[in-house]
Amino acid sequence: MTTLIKNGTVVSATGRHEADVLIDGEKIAAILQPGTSAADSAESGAEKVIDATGKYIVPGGIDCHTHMELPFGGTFASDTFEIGTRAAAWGGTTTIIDFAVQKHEENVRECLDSWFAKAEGECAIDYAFHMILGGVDDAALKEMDALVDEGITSFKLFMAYPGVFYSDDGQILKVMQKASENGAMICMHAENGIAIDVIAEQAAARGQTDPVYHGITRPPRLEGEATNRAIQLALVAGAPVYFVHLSASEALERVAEARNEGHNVYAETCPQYLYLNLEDHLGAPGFAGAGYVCSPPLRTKEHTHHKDLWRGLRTNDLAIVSTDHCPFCMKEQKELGLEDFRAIPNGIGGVEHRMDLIYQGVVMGELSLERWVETCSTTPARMFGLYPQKGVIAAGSDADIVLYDPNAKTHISVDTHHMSMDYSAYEGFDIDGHVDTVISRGKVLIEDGAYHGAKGDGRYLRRGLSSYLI
Ligand code: DUC
Ligand code: ZN
Ligand code: ZN
Repeated sequence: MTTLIKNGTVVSATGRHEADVLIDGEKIAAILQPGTSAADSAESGAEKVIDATGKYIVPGGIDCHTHMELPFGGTFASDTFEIGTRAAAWGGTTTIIDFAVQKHEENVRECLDSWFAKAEGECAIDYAFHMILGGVDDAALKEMDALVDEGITSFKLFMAYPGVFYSDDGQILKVMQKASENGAMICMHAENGIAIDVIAEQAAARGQTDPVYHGITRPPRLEGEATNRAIQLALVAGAPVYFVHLSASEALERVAEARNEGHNVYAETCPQYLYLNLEDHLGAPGFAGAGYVCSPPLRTKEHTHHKDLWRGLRTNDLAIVSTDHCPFCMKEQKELGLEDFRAIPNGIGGVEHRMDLIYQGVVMGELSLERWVETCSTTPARMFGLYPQKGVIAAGSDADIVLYDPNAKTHISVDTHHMSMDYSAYEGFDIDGHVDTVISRGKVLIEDGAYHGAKGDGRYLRRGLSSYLI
């Protein structure tokens, strides 16, 4: 099947230009200058022609932080791989990197196999895995080398959640030492979970059990402290470190300092930390704030007022926007914590809205169009060993392409989203742009407001090492 996309503006991480894009099968065959004989003959030979007049042609989004079906807090994240990846496609994301989970005393290989089993034949878009190591022991450390060889080239560690996913400093150092040998990237959840648990227990003992206390008991300073500690451990081990879901200015400062000193320190943030806050959302009346319980927590208005995270995205101290997509329904899931915020499953779903929400940053003048593409597609591909197969519109790359219409609107609501959630964290948001057409490895998934894909369209991606390793 050959498809020609014509009359649009191709946007890359480095610029924009009018060009026609020829797709042959699953790959981009050529980028053609409009009006040339090559473009004319491509059009006459193409089996399908898509008119992209007035639209941006961008590489498909890559969400490098999702948790489909994550077992957490006595329940499971509500999106299956089937539903979550279809929702991602609706929102212009054509690749996810999900987190396979190993908990304390579980066997890494068996855990990874169970993740493969959950995803295989289910996904709408291509998918890869990071591995969460929640029980670092000699067997887990040994298994890391084999996983890197098999394309699982990044490992997430938690400085939070004692007794669940938590690693102590010694365990972290050992994993980092292993990564410095085998080239893996270490993804870090940086919050001081030991201190947080003390503060949360004290709050609960005082009867402070509403959802807002989830945020109040996880101060930004404890994200900053953990970020600094992880950087120092990474420097001792000689390993790169990538901070997931960075939310606090104190953490961003530590990342910026380390980067200014020339170290291999990277970070992502997520839309919830750019758009939502502790008072209005986590502190919403009644139990509504439970829908905004995630970790790290939403920060206060005073904290978000300075827009440090948007600045970090411009300066590249924040290299990527992912979602930390971890949806739970209010009913029967978030409700587990009706009596005590500590029992509310942590997570917000947003895989469907990332491209739109960050495009709104372009509209607001916070990011350039090119930086939107870079933070949402190109850098995730480079950071996690998928480039240039993914993350770029170039001859030979996978034909993962989004036509984005800057003149159409998107209204976000639980009534129209495709995620398995009974509320939307972004209810009522109006975006000045719209995901118009989505193509995944040459197949049109979204066109004319309809879904044309099928379960199992998505394939597993073996990843290489990060392009950011020096
Ligand atoms: N944070 C969340 O909010 N959910 C899943 C795991 C995490 O670290
Ligand atoms: Zn995390
Ligand atoms: Zn996460």
